[in-house]
Amino acid sequence: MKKALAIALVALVALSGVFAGGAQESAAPAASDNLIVVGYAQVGAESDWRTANTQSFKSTFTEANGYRLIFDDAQQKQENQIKAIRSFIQQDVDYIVVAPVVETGWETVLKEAKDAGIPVILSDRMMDVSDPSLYTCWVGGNFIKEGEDAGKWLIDYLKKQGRSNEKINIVTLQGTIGASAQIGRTEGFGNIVKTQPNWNMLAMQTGEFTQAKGQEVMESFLKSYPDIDVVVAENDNMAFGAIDAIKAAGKTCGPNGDIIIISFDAVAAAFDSMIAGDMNVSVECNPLHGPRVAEIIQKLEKGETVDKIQYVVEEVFDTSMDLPAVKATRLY
Ligand code: GYE
Repeated sequence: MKKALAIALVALVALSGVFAGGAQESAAPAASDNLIVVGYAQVGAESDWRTANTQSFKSTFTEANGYRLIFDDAQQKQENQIKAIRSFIQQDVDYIVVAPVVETGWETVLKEAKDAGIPVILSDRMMDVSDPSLYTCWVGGNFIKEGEDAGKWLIDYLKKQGRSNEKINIVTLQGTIGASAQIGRTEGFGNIVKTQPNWNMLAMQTGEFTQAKGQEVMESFLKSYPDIDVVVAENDNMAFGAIDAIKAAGKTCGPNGDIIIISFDAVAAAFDSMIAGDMNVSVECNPLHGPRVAEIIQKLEKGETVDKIQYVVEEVFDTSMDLPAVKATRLY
């Protein structure tokens, strides 16, 4: 613990529910300790990726590892995240970690954290702020590269199928509009679409990164467009929903089906879907940011500098691989 008297901290933590609408979880503080207090403003629980990310933080920032974690689930609402950050400032935490729902609209609350002298670490998605000194650093996936990798995979796949000169009709299930993962994946895949004159993007619509919304949007795509060749789902859970919609409409998908399914994240259930022959490919996005953020905090504690932007290296997994063997080596 940093500045405040233990007793004041106890009082403030007890009040935290008032500041953040009661959504925060925190272990009851001991009377005095040397724990580093970290407030994590999480997006929500919209996907398997997010669940793995939450688990990664909860299993890393434990008392045994020297931390007290105050965890806030914003239910995919930016206003809830802003409230959570304000409550972290009130509680005088040592570090604030944010996985921002969307990129814009953060300047005021980040300024409040800066004025309070609390470092803000961004994890997963980015913020678009005019003054980069408002946050310490960011760690996450390279979303534009992920989108480009998906497009390059499709070029190769169609070549192997002898379909390079065919007209290819594509629909995209986008993530939460304005989220880095949506912006980057849409842009990256779009960069490759521009190079392929015979690819036709029929429609793009958000499925909010959830399975239910992915299914709903896919149902309407199938009604509007009878000849879809490819679905790009900007995360695995929307792809699972799309696959359900395709099957319910009496169509088939995957390597032996009518519709090619391209997805992102590569969570365990995506491996199962590829093994079952439903999904063609999932571009990895690694959610295990807990230890990465802990390493950053440890460096800052020692007064060391940290890289401002830290990309995680990621791979592409498709049905040409020995997927059961690969799945057995993975942690999420
Ligand atoms: O792809 C999706 C989650 O921001 C990278 O958010 C993350 C995305 C991930 O809901 O499944």
